Amino acid sequence: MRMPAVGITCYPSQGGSGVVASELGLHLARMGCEIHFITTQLPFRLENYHQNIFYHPVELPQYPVFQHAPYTLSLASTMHDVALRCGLDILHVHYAVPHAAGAYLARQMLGPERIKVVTTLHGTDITLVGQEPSYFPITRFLIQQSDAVTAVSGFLRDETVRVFDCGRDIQVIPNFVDARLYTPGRDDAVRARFALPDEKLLVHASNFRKVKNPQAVVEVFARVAAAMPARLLLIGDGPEMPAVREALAARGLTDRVSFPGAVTGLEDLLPVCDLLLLPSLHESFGLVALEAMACGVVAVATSRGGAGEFIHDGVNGYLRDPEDLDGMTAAALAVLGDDGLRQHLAEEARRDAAGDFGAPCVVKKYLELYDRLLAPGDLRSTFVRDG
Ligand code: GMT
Repeated sequence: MRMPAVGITCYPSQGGSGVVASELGLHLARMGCEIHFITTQLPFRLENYHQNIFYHPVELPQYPVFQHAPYTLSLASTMHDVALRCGLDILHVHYAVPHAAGAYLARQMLGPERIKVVTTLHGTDITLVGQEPSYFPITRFLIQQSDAVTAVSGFLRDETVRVFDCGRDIQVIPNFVDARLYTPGRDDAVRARFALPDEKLLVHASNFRKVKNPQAVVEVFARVAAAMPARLLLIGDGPEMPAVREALAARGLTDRVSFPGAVTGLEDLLPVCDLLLLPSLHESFGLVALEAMACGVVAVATSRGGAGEFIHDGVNGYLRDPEDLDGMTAAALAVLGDDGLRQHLAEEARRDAAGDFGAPCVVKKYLELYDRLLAPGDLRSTFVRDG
């Protein structure tokens, strides 16, 4: 199999879609693909030198006439330029809005059959943003026009079909975790920064938007802390953080909580925790829960969305409705109050995360998809196309 040259575009900050895109690029590069990141900043996992990885910044020149710099046009131009200079076979965009538009324009500029466009749907590009009236028709059009579309869960695929009725095949390729990086193994010195030995350490990591339901984290933590010595680690930052801090202060809990901010190196922090809370209003996948599981940390996660595709309730973690505060608290107390149970669930969680959702298993599916797309004479048979 000739290894393809792939242009990858994503939001380079710390969201899950950027993590998946960066990790995918790193793994594909190790397998011999030439990977070209076409993004506004270097994605955070890629600061070190890696063989087969190249970075092409998307510049956003300001001009007094523009109210906002037209990101999609700069992206399309850069994609077009990189595709020509570096001989790209594929443009693989993560998060449809507006990355699929950039890739569509670049492909049009390059001419027919010159390059293939793969769009990976991640979450709110479908469940929230893409459904805004001003984005809906173009999101639907771009899903139809991509040469291949993947979704990170069956839930997200079904939502896309239900909402956009776009008459095409969407392949589910789940998110994955690098189980060599995310491993169990408590570093007592790291843990000591956040909790005393006899305290339980709960963790929540997100970009603190409303959809992450961080007030439920506060409420469940308050109930757990009333029942046993406990601390909370809140990793990340976002628009809801001020309200979270207020709610913690109102309950007199501020000094039981650490706020390291939007730090990198989650793989060092997760293993020192006892339980992850992810009570999102919905979650197309919930990558951080998978990362926690790989570290042997039990997750109590939302039952709305795709987390149920890798968390099996009571077997390797817990699924609860995001409004079921009693249910989340009871699950947390059960795990934290019984070390044998926690250990058992943690082992199941690690095994399941590192198996079907480990990088080797999932990255291969992307490579097979590229291979199908690039197979001569087989370009149109793989996917159901909408006329
Ligand atoms: O869709 C978003 O809101 C942002 C996106 C991100 O970049 O973090 O999150 C989505 O993609 C992740 C990676 O595939 C998934 O793990 C998250 O579940 C998903 N977020 C939501 O569905 C709310």
